[in-house]
Amino acid sequence: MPDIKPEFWEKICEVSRRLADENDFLVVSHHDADGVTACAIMVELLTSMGKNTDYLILKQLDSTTVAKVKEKAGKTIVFTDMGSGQQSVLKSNGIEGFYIIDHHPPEAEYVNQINPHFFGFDGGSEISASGLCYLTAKSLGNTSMAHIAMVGAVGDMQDSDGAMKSLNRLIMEDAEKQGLLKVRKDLRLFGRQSRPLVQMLTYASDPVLPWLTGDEAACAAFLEGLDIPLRVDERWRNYVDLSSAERNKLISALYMHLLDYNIPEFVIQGMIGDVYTLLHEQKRTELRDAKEYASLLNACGRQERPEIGLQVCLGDRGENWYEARTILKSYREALAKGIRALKDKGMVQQRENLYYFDACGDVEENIVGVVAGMAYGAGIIRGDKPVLAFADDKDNPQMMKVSGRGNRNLTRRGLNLGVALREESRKCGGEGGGHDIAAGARIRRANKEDFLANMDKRIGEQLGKGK
Ligand SMILES: [Mn+2]
Repeated sequence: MPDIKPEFWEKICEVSRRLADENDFLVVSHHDADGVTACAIMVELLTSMGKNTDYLILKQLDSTTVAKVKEKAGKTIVFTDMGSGQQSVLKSNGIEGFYIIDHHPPEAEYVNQINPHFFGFDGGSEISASGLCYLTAKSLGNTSMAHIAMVGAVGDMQDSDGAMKSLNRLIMEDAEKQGLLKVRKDLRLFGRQSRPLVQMLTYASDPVLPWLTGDEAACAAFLEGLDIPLRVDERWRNYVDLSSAERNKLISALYMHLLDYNIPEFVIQGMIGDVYTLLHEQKRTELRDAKEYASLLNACGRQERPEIGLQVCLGDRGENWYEARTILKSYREALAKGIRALKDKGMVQQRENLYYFDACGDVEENIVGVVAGMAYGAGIIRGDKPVLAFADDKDNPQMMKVSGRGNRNLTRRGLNLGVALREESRKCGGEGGGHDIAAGARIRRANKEDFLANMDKRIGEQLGKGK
């Protein structure tokens, strides 16, 4: 049974008591799904307490963007999903009296900071920023956003082992008890709520389905071979429309199919795991499934419209929900265009231990990593080595953006793109970091060749070659 340590709970209560005494707030958060849900939970909490509350959502908090925060001087600033690693930036810019609710590795202790690292919890897998904001709200008697906290946790891939654990699990149970969320073991392929079956299989990337991913006709034939009707009357059927007998038939057929292609059993088992249904959302929409909800928020963030996603989290099912779907649609179109460019122009090259491509101007830097991940999934890039994708830095022609993507088979063998990109980009005049399976960096354009050679060597070492 998961447990929150009393000293951690005491810290949360202590900080939230001080928060409750303030009146005029600015919540500053990160533009991804976890940051946007964290921001929504705080805005909902503070507004419901009758506080004057404004918000600001940033791509990152650094010496440049801190100026936007300073413009709002006079308000009590609450940083969520950021701040712990930027305390010195904040202080050197004269920002004072702020609060931090963050799960990233902290620079230092700080009286008004809630961070799980000081209490022995891992901010990568045990709790996200949205979860911390939820606990803050709970300590003040507000548990209404527990399901939104789960969307943030899923967005940060905190359930990558197939289920939530530790503090995330406590929050999940709070959401279930209130009837906000239903958790069950099921097929975890993306799009189970909102995409037609054929589309769900065609775009499957975790795991890749050999001879199915990327091939719409093959996917349709596979489903027809199982006697699963693709549509009823004029309407395409989504996974959630299937009867439980049909679901079982599909799952075991996929299982057998992957076994036939010698996919390791742990990869196949990763296809099944907890899925999170938001019970108050409309069936067959992105908002009904936590993973799809998170991807909708990420799409808004990447298209520089995070506030649209925030309003959806706060309950708007009118104008902002319509706008969010429009953004998601154009986002998907941009991805499809990127994939086509990659395929048609034969841009992918390789080294001994990695694949790479330079998107130049064809793919924008904010989606190049996602395009790399999809190309990987669609078999345009094989899964036997990780891939690095380069794109122009929009703001600085001297710099390039690099996105790295791997798969679980490779991380099991030792691949850690976060570590490799952090350390190798530093040697090439840049900075970077992230997860073992997905990470990013910026490097100096002039150092690209050196960087590639170093990454090739480093990944070889991680995968246990050339030691
Ligand atoms: Mn986060």
